[in-house]
Amino acid sequence: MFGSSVDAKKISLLVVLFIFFAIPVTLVATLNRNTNVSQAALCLDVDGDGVVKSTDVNLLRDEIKNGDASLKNDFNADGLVDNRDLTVLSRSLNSTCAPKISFFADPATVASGGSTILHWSVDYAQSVTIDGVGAVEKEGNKKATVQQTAIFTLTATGSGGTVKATTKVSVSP
Ligand SMILES: [Ca+2]
Ligand SMILES: [Ca+2]
Repeated sequence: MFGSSVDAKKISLLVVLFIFFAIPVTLVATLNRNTNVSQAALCLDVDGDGVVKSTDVNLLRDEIKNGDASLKNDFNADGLVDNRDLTVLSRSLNSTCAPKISFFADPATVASGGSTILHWSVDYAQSVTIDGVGAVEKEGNKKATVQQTAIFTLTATGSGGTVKATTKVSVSP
């Protein structure tokens, strides 16, 4: 009896330690991994078209009512999605969100004449182009063959402006 209660205490202590240390470390690691994501201010858009309109307010109101609101709509960052977020969103009507880009090559180093795969994903944009490739979908991947070190440029244009991102493919000597 006594032994098992000590074990329970040890387990709770481990759980508390996990919450205080492991989770923040994991979050920091995740943020560091995403350094190729273009830095954009917090976007309050709900439907992903890059402009805050009454349709976004109505959408969030329905989501809150149905209890299925996504945490990405926690606009006041209090860990809950509720009417307070609706208020924050209503105050941002007509604001726009700059396109947000994730663009990388995998592998980033190849032998001369070798190939890599370019991967991209863009939010809050109406058009996306990659130099040398042309217009592409908002999300996709494409094989690229390189003879020498190359820098690929992706340009995304939306209501919030035009944003560019580059990714480098190095040729190993
Ligand atoms: Ca919108
Ligand atoms: Ca909130």
